[in-house]
Amino acid sequence: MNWEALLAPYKQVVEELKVKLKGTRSQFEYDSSHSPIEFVTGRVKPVPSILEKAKSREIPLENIETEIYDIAGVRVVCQFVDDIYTIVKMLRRRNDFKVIEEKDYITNKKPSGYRSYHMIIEYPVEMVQGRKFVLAEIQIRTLAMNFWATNEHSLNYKYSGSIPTEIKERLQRASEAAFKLDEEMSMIKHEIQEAQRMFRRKF
Ligand code: 0O2
Ligand code: 0O2
Repeated sequence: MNWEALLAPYKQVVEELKVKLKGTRSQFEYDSSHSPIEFVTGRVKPVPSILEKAKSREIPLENIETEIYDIAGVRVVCQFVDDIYTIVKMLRRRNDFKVIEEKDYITNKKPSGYRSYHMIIEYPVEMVQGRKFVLAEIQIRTLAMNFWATNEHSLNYKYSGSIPTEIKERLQRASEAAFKLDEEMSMIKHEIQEAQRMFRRKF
């Protein structure tokens, strides 16, 4: 398998989506209105992770491009839960890509305690060989959801997917705490935004 050639369009997609979404964030800042985007990150799934996912889902290698949706992954992190739905609506309206699927793990959190909003998109990317349609996953979550997911992901990696029960229970409680944190912050959202408008962050 020529991984470099296969992953080249995915790299291009991640870079383009990062530029576009970071641009949206700047636009909100020029308008001096609250930006629903705190920060944007992105990555191309490393080859060992692609292989592992293909193996565990019994996906033949020739089907990975159509059956693994997150080879290109972009993450949009927000301050408030409301912001997530603002971004979702904004992304649905765009005409530079097509939304294929949406998964609301906020309304329906995963058994692990994971919360996030996922959008699978089909993105047309111009390669020297011509236009190619590539699948990409956009994860939209709050800072609190991101904190939880990052830590849980590390523990999953450490314990190869079998986190000890005691730690799992703590993660469940931490997920509840993150949910409460989001809820409490939403209650004082207008206060926070007013303060942030008054003292525009200069970093
Ligand atoms: P800046 O100067 O911080 O605005 P890149 O290729 O560097 O553009 P990449 O490869 O996705 O982006 O890098 P990474 O390390 O994943 O981080 C991407 C962006 O997210 C960086 O900003 C980080 O500063 C920012 N980031 C990561 N974690 C946090 C966090 O907890 N809070 C905040 N506010 N930002 C975070 P920029 O835009 O690349 O550069
Ligand atoms: P990475 O790069 O290690 O993050 P499905 O077939 O719908 O059950 P699928 O297709 O994998 O599953 O999609 P899903 O579950 O909607 O989303 C996949 C990605 O969401 C994962 O990528 C994670 O990034 C994130 N995710 C989903 N569930 C959890 C969870 O319980 N904890 C954490 N921390 N992240 C989660 P990968 O494949 O793990 O790749």
